[in-house]
Amino acid sequence: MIKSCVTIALVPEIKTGPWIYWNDLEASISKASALGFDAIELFTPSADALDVEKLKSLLERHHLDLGAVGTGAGKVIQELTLTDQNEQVRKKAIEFIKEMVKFGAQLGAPAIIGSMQGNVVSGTDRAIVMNWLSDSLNELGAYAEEQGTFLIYEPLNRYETNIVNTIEAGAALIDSLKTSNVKLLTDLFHMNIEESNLEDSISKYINYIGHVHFADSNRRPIGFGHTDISKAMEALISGGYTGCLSAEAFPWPNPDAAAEQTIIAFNTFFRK
Ligand code: LER
Ligand code: MN
Repeated sequence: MIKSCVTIALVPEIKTGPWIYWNDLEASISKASALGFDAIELFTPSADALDVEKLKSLLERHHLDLGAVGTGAGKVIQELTLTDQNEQVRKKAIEFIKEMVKFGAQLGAPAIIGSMQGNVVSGTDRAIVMNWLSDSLNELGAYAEEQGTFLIYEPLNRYETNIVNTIEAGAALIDSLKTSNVKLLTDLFHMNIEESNLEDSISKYINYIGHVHFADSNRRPIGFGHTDISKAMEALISGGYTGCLSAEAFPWPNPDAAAEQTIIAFNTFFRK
C-alpha cells in the first residue's frame, strides 16, 4: 500500500521552503493524524535535535510512521555538501548524513540526500566530482545497511543542481555504485521540469524508486498547479510501489489548507 506522508520542518533557516507544517512538532503530528496521513517526513537542524524515545511515543500515540528524514539542514545551516572542493567539508558532510541515517533508522526511516549532493562548480573536473559523490554514496549506502535501513538519493531540477537532473541519470548513477542500498526519490515538481513524460519515467524506473515527493507544477499542493498526475499515479500503483507519497509542497494558502488539499488529492487516487 502506498503511504500518504506530510512534511514537518523544524529548521527556521529554511522558512521559505516547500514544507507543509512548521516548527510545532506535536501540533503538526496531531493535525497530520487527524487528517488521516500514514506518515510524516521530518526536517530537523541536526540528528540530535529531537529525543528519539519521545518522538517514537508521539508517533505511536498518533498512529503515524516516520516516512523519511531530510538532510538539507547540513547544507543550509552548515554549508556542507558531498561534492565540496574541500576534503574536510566533504568528510563533515558524510558524518552529518551518517548521524541523520542513524537517527532515522531508530524509527524505521531512511534519510534523503537532496541538496547535500551539491554542484559541479565551474573550473572543476566533472569526473572527479562524480567520483566524490559515488564514493560517498557507497560509504553511506553501506552505513545505512548496517543501521537496518536504506539511503535515498534525489535528482533535482537544473536550477538546483547540475549533478543529476533526471530519473534516468539517477538510475545510471545508482547502477554504477558498489552498494545496492540506495534508492531514488522522484519529486514530481523536479520531474515536471526535467522529464519528458512523468508516467513513462515512473514505469521504466519503478524498481529504483524508494520515495516520492508529492507536489504540483508550482510546488503548491497537488491540485493547486497544472500537472496532470493521474497517469503517473496509475504508474505507481501498477508498478507495485509501496513507499511514501510525501507532500513536499509550499504551505499554500496556509499549512492547514495545504495539508487538507494534499490528503484530498491522495484519497482521490489511492483511497477510492
Ligand atoms: C529536496 O527534497 C528538494 O526537492 C528541494 O528542491 C527542496 O528545496
Ligand atoms: Mn524533493
